[in-house]
Amino acid sequence: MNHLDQFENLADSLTQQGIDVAAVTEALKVQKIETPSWGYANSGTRFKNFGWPGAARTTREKIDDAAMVHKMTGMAPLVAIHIPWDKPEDGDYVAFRQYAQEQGVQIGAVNPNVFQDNQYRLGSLANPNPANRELALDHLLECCEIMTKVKSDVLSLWFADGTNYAGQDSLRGRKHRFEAGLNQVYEHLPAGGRMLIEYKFFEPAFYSTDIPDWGTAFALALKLGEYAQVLVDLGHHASGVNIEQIVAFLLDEGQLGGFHFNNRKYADDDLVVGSVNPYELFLIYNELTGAALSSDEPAKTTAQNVAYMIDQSHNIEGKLAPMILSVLNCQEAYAKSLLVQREELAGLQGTGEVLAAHNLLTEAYRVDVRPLLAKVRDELEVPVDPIKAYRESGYEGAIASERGTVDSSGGYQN
Ligand code: PSV
Ligand code: MN
Repeated sequence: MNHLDQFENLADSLTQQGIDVAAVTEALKVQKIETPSWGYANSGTRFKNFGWPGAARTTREKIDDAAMVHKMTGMAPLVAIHIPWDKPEDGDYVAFRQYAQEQGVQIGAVNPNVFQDNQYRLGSLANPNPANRELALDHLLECCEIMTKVKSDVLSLWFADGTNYAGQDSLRGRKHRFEAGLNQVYEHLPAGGRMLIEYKFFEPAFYSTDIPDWGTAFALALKLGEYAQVLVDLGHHASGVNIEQIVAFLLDEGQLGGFHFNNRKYADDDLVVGSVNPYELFLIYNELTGAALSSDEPAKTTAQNVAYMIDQSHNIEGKLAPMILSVLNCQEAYAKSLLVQREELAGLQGTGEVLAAHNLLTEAYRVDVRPLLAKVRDELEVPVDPIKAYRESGYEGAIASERGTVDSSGGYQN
């Protein structure tokens, strides 16, 4: 049976269950996920930076690779950039944006880097030395200007700030410094721009992290104002944390701004999203989809404006293929979340039918949505099997011979 016949069978059975298959297909056709420029360059562990044949050496090569991922999937039209790694050699951000456009992609979130200079040994915005705080602030404000030049509406902030020893610094003092710094950045956001605040429970600091959890990011965002929101990175939680509950809470408060998808087993593992726990990914999408389809405000509008990004740097599995797989895993999880029969579920929840409610939710998870995704890809005019198409495209061999294997992680170095 070809994939279209398989789709017709699936569509018939879903229709009989009362699911609007046309609406599901349309929703899937507009799903978008941003990929990270840094995922196309070399990366490594804390112990070794591995050179991968064909890994992008320049920002333009990263854009080319992101454009290839979009060509294969039809759902990754944006590329997140990291400054200064992606600073154009000639400093011309407008030409850089135009280059991306010519390749069929656009610049997404701007990610400042306030963790790689020597001055940041004791932190950036929370650094005890005012001169070092000033350096971080200058860079963050420069990134606000870059947003305008590349037409980005998201400033994505992750800070490595924290302390390693009790007594090393004043915890409240650091909080005050952070608030003051973030306030200044907020004031410089371009019109229509949003500031997303990412949290991470540990690393590189081990005793305290200045923005360790969603509650801290939430409190900071609330104080700053409506253009500051929380960014959830799936790798940044302790084991056992119920991330979908955090998502639900933040949606309900209108404070969920963005997502960094990846998968973790221990900490910030950067594994292909959905590779360790696809059920968790489904449950997260279930919250997002439930809110987007509801009539509850501000959850509905918030869910419809979430900036979806992948934040993964692959070291042993290649570069583009795992990125394509990550995009597809998000597509699959989203598709399943669209099949949840929400009215029926609400009924079962209301009457306290615990197992029936649980079963109804997992029914959607169990559906083999591959024929549905094949149909969506047909309609998007992208390959039905994107990984296979990528392997057969010759792109991987071409970049390997053209670019060779380099040691650097690619892009502008200070
Ligand atoms: C470091 O943990 C990190 O992975 C954060 O998740 C950031 O989003 C990313 O690097 C880019 O700076
Ligand atoms: Mn992240």
